Amino acid sequence: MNTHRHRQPLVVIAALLFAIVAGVSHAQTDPPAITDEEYETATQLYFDRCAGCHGALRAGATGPDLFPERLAEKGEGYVEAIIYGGLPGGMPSMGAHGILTMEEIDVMARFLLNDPPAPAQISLDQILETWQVHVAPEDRPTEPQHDLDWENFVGVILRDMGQVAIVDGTTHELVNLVDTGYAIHILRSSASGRYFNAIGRDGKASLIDLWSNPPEVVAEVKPCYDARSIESSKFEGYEDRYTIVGCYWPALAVILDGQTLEPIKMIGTAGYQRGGGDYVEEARVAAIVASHFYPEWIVNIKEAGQTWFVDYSRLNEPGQPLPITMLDTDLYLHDGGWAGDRYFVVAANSLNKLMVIDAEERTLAAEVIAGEIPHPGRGANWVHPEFGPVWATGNLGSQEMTVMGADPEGHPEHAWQVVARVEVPFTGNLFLKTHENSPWVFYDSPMSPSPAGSVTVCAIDKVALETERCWEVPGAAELGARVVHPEFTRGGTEVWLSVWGSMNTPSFIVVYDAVTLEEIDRIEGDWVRTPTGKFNVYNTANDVY
Ligand code: DHE
Repeated sequence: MNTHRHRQPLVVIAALLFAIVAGVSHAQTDPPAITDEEYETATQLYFDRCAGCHGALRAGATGPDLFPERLAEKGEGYVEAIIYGGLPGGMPSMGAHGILTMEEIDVMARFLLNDPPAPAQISLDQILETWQVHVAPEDRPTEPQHDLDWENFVGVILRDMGQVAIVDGTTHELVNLVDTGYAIHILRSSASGRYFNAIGRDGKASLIDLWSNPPEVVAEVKPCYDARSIESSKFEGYEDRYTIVGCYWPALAVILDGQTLEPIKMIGTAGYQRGGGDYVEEARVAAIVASHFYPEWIVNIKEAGQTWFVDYSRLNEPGQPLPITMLDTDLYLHDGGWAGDRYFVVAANSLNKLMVIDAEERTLAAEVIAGEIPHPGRGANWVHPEFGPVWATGNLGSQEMTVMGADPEGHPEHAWQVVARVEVPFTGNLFLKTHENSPWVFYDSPMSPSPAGSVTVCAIDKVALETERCWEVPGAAELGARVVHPEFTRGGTEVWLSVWGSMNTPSFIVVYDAVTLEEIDRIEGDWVRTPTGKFNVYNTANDVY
């Protein structure tokens, strides 16, 4: 049975206006027809584009639940309209931005009005089947095999190509393209900086050796079906020894050998919500960071509202425990980074909160109300003349960069207080970044529903706490692209932003002078397709942001 109908954008926009402005609902009793083939297509599309915010089980997290019962009350036209046009609070405009075709929107709306599929669990044997060591640790070089300044390499994610480009941060030349997992999400440097750990949305982890000539993948494994986070062990004496992958599905964190990616330990995260609340089957692992105080990782469990301190010091000793300290924080933990060197700040994004975790005491030091849906990436740190050390986040849903005091010892009167809410022209921020050698915080807004907003970058004055200048990146709008993820080179003299276009057309990475804000280069080439996150080796290994 084929039930395709080709709705035109105007029709969908009219449906949106009708549904939202007039507040009229189109209650639907029977689920709409969908063929097996369409259901399969929509399952893959949902995994690619929707599961991150709404959950594999569709129970909701950053976005609301997408259960058919609730959506049926709104009607198919309403669901299509929202998918097409997005919402200012962070729901991307999938149709208007060309992420989904009208046909795909039609199939997706019908899929959402039907029951969700039941996703599979995974076993250690299944993980072991995916594990491959391409170059054994004993066969790897003991020193860099090239003369390049590898600590200034920038790993550029080419999202839809399933590749990572290793680019020389000094010469802007491409050093090598390496094949990794599907839709790589982030890179994290090992403690020494020698390795990039890459994690794909499909759960595949890849270990990239930057000392080989050219840099190459030396080991890989797929510990989950859906993942977003990866981190190395960084405590003294444990550098580069272990790696942890945080899975979205199944609800799991997997500890791997840092040199070979052999799976060592699987830790299930399903359980009861903070404070003994509801049982959550889909308790996903969000941001992970390596502690500098103890041999442990700080692991944030999104739907459980808990932050776990996972001790890796006795992993290889038979009969020894794997201590995990569980701290109740709050629901919908997402991304975050260090504020100074003692506190880790993670966004409980749907609650508009920032949770400040004291990594030394393993306690919750403070909760701070940010703007709407804070999205720090890893945040931005600098020293303000009046407020002392501060930390800032952007917000997906409001036109605000939130700045808070971050120095309880030196500036207790400002600590964990919002000292400025800097106005920016668009919602839809994902990332911001600064460096001690730049007077600016660079701020993107790729998820802005406005086409101009999604190609705009702003420079915010770190002393005046005002937006100094915002500009559209020339040529980005013509490519239908979004401008995303500022990253500094090692010395903090340049900042790079990705022009995230479609897979079919090469785009570019734009390079600005970190002081004058002048465009100084464009990194171009047929290989530059769907660039998203960029990670400078030195800055990532040493938590410089
Ligand atoms: Fe991300 C960080 C999850 C969408 C690019 N993203 C993170 C982290 C999490 C996360 C949990 C923190 C990892 C850590 O520090 O250990 N991201 C999610 C989602 O659930 C979400 C909202 C929806 C989804 O379906 O995945 C999502 N993210 C995106 C994108 O659309 C981006 C722009 C491109 C892509 O890959 O799909 C994107 N996320 C990134 C990047 C970082 C990130 C580049 C790391 C930023 C940094 O500077 O550290």
